[in-house]
Order: sequence, then structure tokens, then C-alpha cells
Amino acid sequence: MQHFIRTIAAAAMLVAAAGSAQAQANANVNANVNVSVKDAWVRATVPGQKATGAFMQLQAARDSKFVSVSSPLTQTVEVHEMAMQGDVMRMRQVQSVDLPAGKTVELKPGGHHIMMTNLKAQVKEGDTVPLTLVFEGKDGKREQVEIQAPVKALNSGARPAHAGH
Ligand SMILES: [Cu+2]
Repeated sequence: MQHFIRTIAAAAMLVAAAGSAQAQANANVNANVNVSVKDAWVRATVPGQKATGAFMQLQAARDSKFVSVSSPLTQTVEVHEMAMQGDVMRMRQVQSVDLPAGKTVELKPGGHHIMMTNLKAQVKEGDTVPLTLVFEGKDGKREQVEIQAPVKALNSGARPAHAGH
């Protein structure tokens, strides 16, 4: 009796591992645009209120910083940060906000935010606020991004204390 050694080639099922590169790919990031802006909004004001904040998510493809912002709503638009001083939460103006490559940086109530003061008129829910954001890369090159931020109700998100304005 002849012994046959049969080699059975098992069909190798190659399961393509989910590409981690794909997970990092962001459909919103265009190769020509360094910084993408998402979910921007401005907090509505009540009549007579002279200050409000703008919030959004920023993501830079290359290491950058957010250096300035302007709006037709008011001449006074600043970038602020909130920080504990002793046991009191205070805010102060900052020269820039770092945007490390690929990291989402959130401007939010209680954190970094855009502050508009000396408002000329009430900012009402349903309105849209134009904002011009300026970003600077490590090479010193500046990029300007224009956005239209919808106005949301006063009670959206946590409410920052605006004492001192
Ligand atoms: Cu502020």
C-alpha cells in the first residue's frame, strides 16, 4: 500500500486588518487647507448684554497656532483662556492657542474661547456671525479662514463666568 502524503493547501483567508491610516484620515481635511474648523457657534445674548463667546473645534494638519480673530459684530474680539487662580476661575487674553498637528483643539465654555465685547447689537438665536480666523504655521506663514457661526441659545453648554469684562 502506497502512502500518499497529501499536502492540503488550506485556503488562507487573509483578513485585511482595518487600516489605522484610514482611521486617521479625515474627510474634512483638504490637502490645501491646513486648519479645519468644525461645530462653530456663538452664544446668544440678552438685550443690553455687551459680551459673548464663540466656540468651535480646530484641527491643523501641520503644527500651527491660532493667533487672531475678527468679526463685523464688534471691534473687540479676543482669544481668552479660563484658568483657576487660587480657588477663583478667571479668564485672560492669550496671544495664541497651540494647534499640534492632527489634534483636535476645542474652544469651549470653561476653556479657551473667543470673546467678543463692546457688542453693538443683541446677538439672537438663529443669526449667523461671520468670523475671520487667522492661523500661523511654524514657518510664520499665515492662513485666514472665514466661517459663519450659527448663534445658539444662552444655555448651550456650560456657562463661563464673564466677571471682569
Ligand atoms: Cu472671555
